[in-house]
Amino acid sequence: MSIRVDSRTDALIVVDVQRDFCPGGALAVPRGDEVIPVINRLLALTDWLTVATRDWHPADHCSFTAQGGVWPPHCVAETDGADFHPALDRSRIRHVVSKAVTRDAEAYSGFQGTDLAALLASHGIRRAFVCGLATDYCVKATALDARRARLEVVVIEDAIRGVEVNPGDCAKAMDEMRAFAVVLARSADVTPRP
Ligand code: VGL
Ligand code: ZN
Repeated sequence: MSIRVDSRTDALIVVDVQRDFCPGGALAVPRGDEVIPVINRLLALTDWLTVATRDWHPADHCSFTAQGGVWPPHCVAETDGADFHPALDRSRIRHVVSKAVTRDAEAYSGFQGTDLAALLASHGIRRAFVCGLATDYCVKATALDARRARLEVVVIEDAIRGVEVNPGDCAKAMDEMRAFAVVLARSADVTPRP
């Protein structure tokens, strides 16, 4: 199955490829860094709208264990851990969307509390290709919100990795996305429009 990218109506959303979500980081996703070369190829595929989301928390964010949340502190705004991974090709990223930026709001989805939907609409985007970290949290939430925003959604299976807090979480996330008519594709099957 080959999917042809039309740069006028397709956008690439790169979810949370930040140091803290990669091996060595504060909330490392197992093998999270393996998505980076795949994503770099997608970024360079054609001249399309490319957006990178980032988790961008205050130091006392409600999702952190000290505040009663479930996560260790991670992606604190302006810290090294919140930086995009250095291997990610930033030069190809046209827009950066920060999320979960206030203490009391959690946001797994790049659409939640951001202007991402308006950004895509203003560019006439009809289909979003979603990749990044983590499959069972922010990738899933972003893909489902993109569907709710009436976009077609393609998730690139070999350009995502999950946290898998409980065994089966990633498989469940894939099932949920499929149930919302998210298309799952491999990066090798995504080609530029001739
Ligand atoms: C994420 C856990 C906490 C993610 C963000 O980007 O998937 N996961 N914050
Ligand atoms: Zn977070």
